[in-house]
Amino acid sequence: MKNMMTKNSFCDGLFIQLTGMSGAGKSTLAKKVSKELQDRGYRVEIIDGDVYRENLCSDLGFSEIDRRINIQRLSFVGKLLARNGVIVIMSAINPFEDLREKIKNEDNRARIVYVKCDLDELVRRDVKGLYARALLPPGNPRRIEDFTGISSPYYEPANPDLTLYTQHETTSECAERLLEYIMGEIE
Ligand code: ADX
Repeated sequence: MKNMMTKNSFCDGLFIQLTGMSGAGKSTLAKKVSKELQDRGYRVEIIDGDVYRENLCSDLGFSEIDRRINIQRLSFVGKLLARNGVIVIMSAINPFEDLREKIKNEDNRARIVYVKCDLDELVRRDVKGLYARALLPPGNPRRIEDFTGISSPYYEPANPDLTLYTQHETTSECAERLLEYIMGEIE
């Protein structure tokens, strides 16, 4: 019976708030690190803002209040899973410092990992084409309103547990550092 259990049937669980602006690399890092942890026998769950906005949070937009409700729902699920021994990586913009800190202070399994990238680089990359649309003049029907970093604030974490500067480090380097950090926290 014991041999049938995955490794972190015995681990305490961890809840990583991977925060940063759209396009900074959160989802890519979450996927890479999650795969590596699963290969090592750990139970992992990614809670991705884009994915949850298609189901559990499909009623929400991007006003401050909706973003707060979004993060509250995501972290409710995340904390529940972490409590049951899962390593949870929540990949969402999660732009409000007070809310990130509140989540962290209420749960000793919760951490804040800042996926940092400067706005000019995000606009230059614009992987999803959203920054270009957010920068369109008011009145343009294709313009996206309340866009993080353009027309809606992102408050940088003041005291993150880890910062991954995706602009200056490769994806592999960032993934390696995140993996090392997680391993250090669960062992
Ligand atoms: S959060 O602010 O509530 O944490 P969340 O991570 O769930 O945001 O969703 C962000 C994703 O929604 C972005 O990666 C992007 O693909 C998409 N998106 C659509 N509109 C916006 C917007 N106005 N601001 C930010 N992201 C947006």
